[in-house]
Amino acid sequence: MSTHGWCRVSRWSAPGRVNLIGEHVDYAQGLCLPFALAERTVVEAAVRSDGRFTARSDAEGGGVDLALDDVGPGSPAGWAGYAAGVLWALRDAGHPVGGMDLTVTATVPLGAGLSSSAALECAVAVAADELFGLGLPRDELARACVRAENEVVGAATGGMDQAAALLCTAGHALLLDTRDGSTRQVPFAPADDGLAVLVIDTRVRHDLADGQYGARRAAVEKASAALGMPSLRDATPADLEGLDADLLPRARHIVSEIARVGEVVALLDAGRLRDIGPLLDASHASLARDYAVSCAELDLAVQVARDAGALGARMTGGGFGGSAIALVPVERIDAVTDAVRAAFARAGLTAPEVRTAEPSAGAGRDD
Ligand code: GAF
Repeated sequence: MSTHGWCRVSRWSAPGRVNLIGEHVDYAQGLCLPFALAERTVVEAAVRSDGRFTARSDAEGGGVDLALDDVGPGSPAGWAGYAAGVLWALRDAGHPVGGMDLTVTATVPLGAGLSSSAALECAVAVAADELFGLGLPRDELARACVRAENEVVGAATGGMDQAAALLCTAGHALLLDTRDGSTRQVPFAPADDGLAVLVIDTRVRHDLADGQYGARRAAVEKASAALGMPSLRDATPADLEGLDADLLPRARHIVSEIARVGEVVALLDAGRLRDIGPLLDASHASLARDYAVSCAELDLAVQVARDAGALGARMTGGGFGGSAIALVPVERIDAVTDAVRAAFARAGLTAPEVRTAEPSAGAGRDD
């Protein structure tokens, strides 16, 4: 904690995430298996008594200063909407939230598909929860963060990223059932098996509010409606046979991906992390072919990582850019990293960022 003039300023932070498997199913009542990264978004926050919200960030650039009463759908625009939107959602749910000064002092890499937006939302949520003495359960904070993103920013995302940022614990992946919101901590410590998860940021940036994400979500909802089901969670491959040709592959991805999450969790529960590689590969193939959310750079990263010794690899997050993950024996980390960098250089692409992912803790107070 530090003091700036009369104000007491404290720090809170929330992590980015990768999703091990269960992609694009969080808006279809499916199962996801994210884990939190060591990379965190840090906010310094202090209460204001005049009902205004100010925010600035060196990484994002620019800042805002507006009355909380003026926060709402589309306002403020840009990155500050994720932060202000959380206060708006908490107030809208009846919680006594007032003005705040916010400084974002470090961020999860932006636009890398590692959930920098949810990290910002969730850091603000835990700050507001403590500063205004709300004492809310984490799942309720997660709901406020999702509303900020859906209603203030206007991105029709599901709730996986916010659940990951708020509920993940170190050394675990979070099994999230988005049908009832239930969660289970699944022990996940790749280093214990001589493995590492590499995160390969392709440096291709994509905005989840640009229409493609919403189009996939709309297709899934259309497919459930056509089948007369509340969601595709309980659909079988046979159920899908009557769907139109444009909806069939989208629905097939959802149904097959949910099944793969169950298989991965069973293998992890049985202590067989080394055996999940083919399921990661199948997830990527499904996302690329059936769901059409990959891109050439992600496909290249995944293929080269496998060829250089990864046990399995897939895109992670919303896709159309962002990051891929690869499950790699520790003795192959350098070989895989070098091979991916060399392949990107040969193809004339921007050099990717490659880092190892450490299953880390969720959001909290830093000092
Ligand atoms: C993005 C969204 F924000 C998540 O809700 C999820 O749908 C993910 O893409 C794909 O699994 O990160």
